[in-house]
Amino acid sequence: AITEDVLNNRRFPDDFLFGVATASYQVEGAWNEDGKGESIWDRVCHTVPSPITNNDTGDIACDSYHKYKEDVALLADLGVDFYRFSIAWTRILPTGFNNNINQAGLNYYKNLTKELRANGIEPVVTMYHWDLPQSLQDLGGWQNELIVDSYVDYARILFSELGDSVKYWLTFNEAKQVCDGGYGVAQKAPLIESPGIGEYLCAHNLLKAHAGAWRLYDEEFRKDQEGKVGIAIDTSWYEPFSYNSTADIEAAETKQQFSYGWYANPIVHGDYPWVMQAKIAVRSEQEGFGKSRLPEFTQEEIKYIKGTYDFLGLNTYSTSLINATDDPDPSKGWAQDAEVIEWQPDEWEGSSSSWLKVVPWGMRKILRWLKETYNNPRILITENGYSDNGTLADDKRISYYQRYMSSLRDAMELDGVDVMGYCAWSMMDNFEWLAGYSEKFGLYHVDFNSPNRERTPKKSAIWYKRVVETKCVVDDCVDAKL
Ligand code: GBH
Repeated sequence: AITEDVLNNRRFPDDFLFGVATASYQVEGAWNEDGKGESIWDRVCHTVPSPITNNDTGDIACDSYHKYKEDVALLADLGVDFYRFSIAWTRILPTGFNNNINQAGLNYYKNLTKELRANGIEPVVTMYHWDLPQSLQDLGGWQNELIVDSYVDYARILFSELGDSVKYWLTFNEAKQVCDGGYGVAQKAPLIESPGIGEYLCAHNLLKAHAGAWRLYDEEFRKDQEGKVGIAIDTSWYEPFSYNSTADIEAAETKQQFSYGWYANPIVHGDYPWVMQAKIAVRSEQEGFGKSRLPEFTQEEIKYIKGTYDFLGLNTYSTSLINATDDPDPSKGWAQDAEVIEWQPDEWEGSSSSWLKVVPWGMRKILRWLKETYNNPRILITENGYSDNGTLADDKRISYYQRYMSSLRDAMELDGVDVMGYCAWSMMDNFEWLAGYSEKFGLYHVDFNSPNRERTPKKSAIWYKRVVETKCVVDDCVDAKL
């Protein structure tokens, strides 16, 4: 078993891409300016009493809507190859529908991509990072199949208006958080709690929307624009508690199929993982449902969704241990349906986020699993990062990045995983969803007490700049003979 971290001193390949990421609601602010419509995160943050730590909101956030030129100047100084940001659907289509296109919103993203290109930075665009138009949520949001067409209409506008300058698209960020968090366990907007039903309905529609957007690009835009369309799926590495237990090994595989596989299996192989279909069918029957709580795709839909990716995105931060169990699990819905116990030992190195334990060897393992499970796909690490309290002397963040990137380098070199690039979360401290501004992930510090939202490079920004420059995470790098 690989459970040790050895710093890799091999240089990353010349064509390997380094970047940093943000998301619209987490950084832009200007929540009601220039014709923008209300999103589900605006609604959640304006709810009284607030469900957000310290009653924080993203109303102003990092004010990137007004400060994008300054942001791009910082990115240029950092030297990154690409910047991953997301587009707010409500800036482009304030009502959610394509009957009313907001030119001011489009201009913001046109200006941002232009500014990036002028500085030699490749835009990598997330088309949906959780800020659904509230008007669409009023109709059921991701639980109403209507949204499939609305999303594809929105995608068409993005491809035709921005496709000249954007060559990398991500249809979704972390579908699992959208669906389980948003419609299962109420941990993300719109904070709906319908475990066991809502998250599966959401995923079903989201997968069709993803496929619709990829097929639209493939049929109508690819020839002229020559870009690539993928999806960012989040998962941890799930390590069997004991390799002497076949049941634990199987349970860990089951958990991963419920996690990355929930979305990747339909997209790569067609249909939900068999273990999800089987477990949810049996449990639904035991619970007295007439049919499985997991919706079924028709044969036509299976074919329509299968193959709709040019690369796979991976957001990964941590690792959990998995035990097989016969006991009922206290979790609900999707998490309970997997019928495993997931936990993290207290003695594992922590961060400012309860779920984020520092386990660098998990990076190599999840990458090898993706290679083996999905026919050696091209992979982009769309997110990886560490939270603390915001100190400028963030040595622990540097250490996290150094060890995780080293483990990633091992996966490429020793296991032959095809990784095209790495994206650090996040470029700067920002609005961390229900945790508000209490958990900081940035390479740049942002002063949220100052109206100017001054950005200051942390020690980690200076360290990352050198990594990007040298393609190397330690001082004494050697060239790999791949
Ligand atoms: C990403 O989510 C998001 O894409 C990004 O917007 C966010 O800022 C960043 O990471 C940092 O959080 O039930 O307590 O175990 C990370 C996704 C969040 C998924 C925490 C697992 C576990 C919650 N992860 N979640 S818990």
